[in-house]
Amino acid sequence: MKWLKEQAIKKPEKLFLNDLTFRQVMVQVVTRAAQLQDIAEPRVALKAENKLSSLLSLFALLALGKEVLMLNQRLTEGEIAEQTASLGISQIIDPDNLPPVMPERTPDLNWEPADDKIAILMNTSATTGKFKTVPITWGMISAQVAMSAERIGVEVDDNWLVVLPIFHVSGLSIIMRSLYNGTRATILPAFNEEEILSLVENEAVNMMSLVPTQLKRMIDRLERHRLRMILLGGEYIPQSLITTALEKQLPIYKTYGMTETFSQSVTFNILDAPEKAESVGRPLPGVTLEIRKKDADGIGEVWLSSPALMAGYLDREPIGDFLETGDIGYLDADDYLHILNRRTDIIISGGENIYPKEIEDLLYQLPGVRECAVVPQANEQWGQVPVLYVATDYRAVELNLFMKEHLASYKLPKAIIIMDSLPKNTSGKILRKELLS
Ligand code: S0N
Ligand code: MG
Ligand code: MG
Ligand code: MG
Repeated sequence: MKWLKEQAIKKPEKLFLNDLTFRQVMVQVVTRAAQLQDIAEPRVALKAENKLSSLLSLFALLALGKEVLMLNQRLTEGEIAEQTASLGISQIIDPDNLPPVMPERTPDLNWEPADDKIAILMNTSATTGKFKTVPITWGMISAQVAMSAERIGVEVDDNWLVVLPIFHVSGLSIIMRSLYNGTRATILPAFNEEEILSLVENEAVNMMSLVPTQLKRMIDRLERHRLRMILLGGEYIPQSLITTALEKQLPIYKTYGMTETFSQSVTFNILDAPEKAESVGRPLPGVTLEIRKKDADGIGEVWLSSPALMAGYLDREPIGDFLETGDIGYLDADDYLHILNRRTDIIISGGENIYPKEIEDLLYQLPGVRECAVVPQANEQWGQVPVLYVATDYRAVELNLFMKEHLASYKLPKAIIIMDSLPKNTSGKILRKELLS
């Protein structure tokens, strides 16, 4: 958090978050820290919405040295309870409902956290159905910000639009880059194309991070702008979208990154290398990619090492220097990474990961569900959506009601197909491949 203090001293009047200057943010963070100082637990959860009160509260909690779990506001109460319980968290901070200030005491703030100190906790579901927690340290954050700045540069009047959720690294990393670089971020509470297009046309913002689902909704209307970068990633990027972007000369920077590396690890501007448009880019300085278990064509598992890579999942063995991404691909002669098939154990819908196993495990709690499988289906709007195949006597509406009660709505299968039995191999394993359409 020393960065906030430093910027507030160096550039007090410079705008940082929306219309708040660095000095104003600092003052409000100190006030909020005074309101939060009586929390004894070292680890808390924050209702993380894309608005100032969430960010000011986050900074206050970080200044108090807390480990902060960023809660996805799209989750159901049950899903949230499961996450907090497993991390031993008893306090959920509502940024719009902080306790009153205790005027007689000033909080003891930690402005100089060690690199290995955990700042943020983010849950990424594991393919086994149970989630794993990524402990994001200050060292990871500073490493990512520095690598990012080397690839995309920093300009004094940068204003980076935040329309990706701050409970994902895609959104939160923008806040941290702006904090460290002393630049501005504009936060919108919800994804609204009209509002974004008007900010772009009025030249209010010059950078934005998007998932393809969002860009698809706007690209035809993106005409007048002074954008110097659209950072695009988080899900498979259809080639048709890139073709349109090239025709319109949009400065799309493709990015490949993950929570485990606090966002982008591989990035390039398609206008700089249109011939590489089908790749996801080249590693940021300091990042090393290895293709393991290569076949004759050099295609294999993508492993990644980075100064911003986590040491390991929370309460699990350290992972060592390399992360197994789960993706399959190859590196070309110029060190550009090409991803071939994405994993099938995860469905990515509009940039949100959906785990088939989580939905299947839930359905198997119903006595009348004999067999089920959730598989990805290509979808124009969301990239991929989950589809449920199930052998059961329940009706689809009944299953849907049950799932709705337990799962965030973005995870709900977009179609339910009831069958007498699912295709299986001789040893009784469900043949998912036969269900893919
Ligand atoms: C695409 C988004 C914005 C859609 O949300 P929208 O339109 O605001 O929907 P709502 O009004 O909330 O809901 C309306 C209905 O639509 C359903 N719905 C919402 N989202 C989805 C979805 N993703 N899939 C399926 N259905 C969805 C709602 O359930 C609702 O339905 P009903 O009415 O039935 O209740 C939104 O989904 C969104 O914000 N997506 C992006 C999430 C994201 O940030 N993903 C990236 C995560 N990855 C990373 O963080 C690592 C990569 C990375 O760092 C990165 C990624 C991108 C760019 C840059 C970087 C970087 O490296 O810095
Ligand atoms: Mg909406
Ligand atoms: Mg729900
Ligand atoms: Mg929702």
